Amino acid sequence: MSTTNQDEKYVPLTGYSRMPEEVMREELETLRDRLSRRRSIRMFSGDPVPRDIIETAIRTAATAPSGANHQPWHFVAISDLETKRKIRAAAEEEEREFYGGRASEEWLDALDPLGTDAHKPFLETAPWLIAVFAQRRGGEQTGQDKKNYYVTESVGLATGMLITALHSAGLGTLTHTPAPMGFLTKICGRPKTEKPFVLMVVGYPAKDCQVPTHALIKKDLSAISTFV
Ligand code: IYR
Repeated sequence: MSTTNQDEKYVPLTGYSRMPEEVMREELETLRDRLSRRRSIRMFSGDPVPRDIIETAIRTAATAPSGANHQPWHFVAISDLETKRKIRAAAEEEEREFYGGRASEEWLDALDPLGTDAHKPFLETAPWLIAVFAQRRGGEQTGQDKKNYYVTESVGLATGMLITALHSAGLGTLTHTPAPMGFLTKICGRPKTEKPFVLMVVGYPAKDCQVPTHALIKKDLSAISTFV
């Protein structure tokens, strides 16, 4: 029984052509150079970013591979100031508990070089917050209620592509994960079967934006890879 509305189970691969190795190297160097300039920023300008740019970034993220192609993600893009204020208030409440005792000494020590604290003004300043949700149930078609597979892996891949798309558009980002993030379900009006995955903060860096030197430390290829 066919489970798709396509007539054929397979179609020829289109839109693909091999590139010469020299071109591969150039393309990769260009991409590596571009992505290596991405920084997580915590000081955002209030300058607006048009909605269609956020839409295209979300469409790009949604091209990610996913378990059984169920696309188990939902993106809530928030520019409404009242909603951003609610998210900031709820996040700061959780963060105050985190920094005030819930986090272990070891965790706080690990965060010390980043200089983060419970104060999250960027949740209000940045023009867009994108709350990414992971769906336990769904299916390849809108409105289905089948079991989803490899949900965390799939949503992680889509989030990586979202951050890449936003960075490629010249926007600054922060992957923010106030823990626990349950408040996002309520504020964003999502069903309880969806788990908040990450809150992506999006906008232009503030003019006086600074980033921690700690984040500039990158491991060498020999430390992160093994070729057999
Ligand atoms: N969610 C907190 C703490 C935090 C945790 C990690 I791991 C980070 O890499 C950064 C921050 C906060 O956003 O401040």
